Amino acid sequence: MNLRKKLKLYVITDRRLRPEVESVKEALEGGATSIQLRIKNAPTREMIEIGKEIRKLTEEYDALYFVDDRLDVALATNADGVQLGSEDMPISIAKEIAPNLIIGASVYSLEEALQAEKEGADYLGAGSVFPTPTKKDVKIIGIEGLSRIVESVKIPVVAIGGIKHENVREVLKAGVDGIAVISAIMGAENVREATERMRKIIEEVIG
Ligand code: TZP
Ligand code: MG
Repeated sequence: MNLRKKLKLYVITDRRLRPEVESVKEALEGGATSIQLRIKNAPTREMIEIGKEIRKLTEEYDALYFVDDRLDVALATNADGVQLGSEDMPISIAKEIAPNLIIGASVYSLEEALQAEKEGADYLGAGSVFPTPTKKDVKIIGIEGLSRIVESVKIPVVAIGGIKHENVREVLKAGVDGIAVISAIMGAENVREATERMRKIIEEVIG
């Protein structure tokens, strides 16, 4: 499995915009290469039920399946990986508990990026590239901050935050391996079509 290639178009769920399972299916039909289950403040049991459905779908479409924040839910639903932030389980402990999981780290600065790489992260989710209503009060690193991270680490980098069809080309030109998107896809009128269009642009710019 080529992790860099699988991170190309990383689509994240958001129940404020659309129900998870249905929208994930549409995103996979449109060409998403990775899916992340991101649910804040829902019962663990519900997350596991949804995660199991997403596991089945991602397998069908040969896409990777990640869980945001929650190593327990990732393990319970046989996910490919987990995305950990600075307030979640430390990367080193996650690796001890789950040596076979792909560990992604959410980073908001060059310092955090270098630290996460040192701790053994397998890839970085770096942002927020642009301001975004999806995550308020988040640090904005811009294309410049993103480029500095890409140049400074060896592990794959996925850009996140405010990425739309209109600005994705300039983000990709920073040298990232992929882009992570919530609203430009989950908030679109047609999820499958929005995913297809994004995938096409990615293929044009980074292949
Ligand atoms: N982490 C940094 S920005 C962000 C997250 C989860 C939100 C991305 O959402 P959108 O709608 O693609 O800007
Ligand atoms: Mg998180």
